[in-house]
Amino acid sequence: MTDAFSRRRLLSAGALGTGSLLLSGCDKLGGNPAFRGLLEAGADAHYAVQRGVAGDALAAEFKPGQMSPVFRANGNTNVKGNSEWSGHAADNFARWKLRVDGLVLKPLDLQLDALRALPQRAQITRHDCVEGWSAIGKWQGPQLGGILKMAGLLPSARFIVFHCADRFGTTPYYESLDLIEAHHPQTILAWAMNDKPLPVAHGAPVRLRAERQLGYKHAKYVMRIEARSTLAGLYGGKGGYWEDAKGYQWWAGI
Ligand SMILES: Nc1nc2c(c(=O)[nH]1)N[C@H]1C(S)=C(S)[C@@H](COP(=O)(O)O)O[C@H]1N2
Ligand SMILES: [Mo]
Repeated sequence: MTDAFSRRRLLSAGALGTGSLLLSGCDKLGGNPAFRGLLEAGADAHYAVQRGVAGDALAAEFKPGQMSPVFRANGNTNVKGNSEWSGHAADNFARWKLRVDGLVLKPLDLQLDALRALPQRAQITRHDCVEGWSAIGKWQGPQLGGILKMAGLLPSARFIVFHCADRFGTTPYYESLDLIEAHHPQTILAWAMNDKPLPVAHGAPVRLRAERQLGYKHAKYVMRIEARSTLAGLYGGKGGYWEDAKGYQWWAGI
């Protein structure tokens, strides 16, 4: 899987004509202490190479006419056994709040109305699941970077973790991004899908869209966002539910 995705990433980078930009991009990043810190934090050659190649490119965006007539729902398509989430769902999420905490100056509790009042980004993108299906859909919400700015990341923050309401058995779903991916312009907290409030099957009330990443990184049912210095000590320590459970790559760049 790793090799196939690495090749795909390199091929698509070349196909986009960004090949010549790659070296200069890498050089610039390599000279940046924050980037070197990320590599050390990742301590992983696959991540180091992929992160360098990813640079700041945008994922492809599509036209409304290209949207898939049916967008499959995958993984958990509802939340069971979480009375907090179910209470909010029964109330149409009117009193639900997204918690932003961890290594931040100012922890936040943001209601849906507050997320809708922030500057919005809408994007029509292709979702690629490792199980072998893709779908094109439209997502809207505030950029994660703006929310992190409101909270004020502390200097020791290196990773952004998304804690979800759902579980597989007794294990909660969670995911994480590095700070570059968290601040990427197409990384948003989507409360709308295809111009409607996000349906339960797709992660209501809010899900992550990190458009340069494979499907499993796009955490649904996000309840809490936590800034951390390390992924060690959190559940299985690999930064995500599938990373812990099945050894999926933490770096899931497409
Ligand atoms: N909380 C949560 N997020 C999740 C999952 C999940 O089971 N629970 N499945 C992941 C996987 S593997 C995919 S492909 C996408 C599916 O998103 P969709 O249901 O909107 O198609 O959500 C991802 N995020
Ligand atoms: Mo997936």
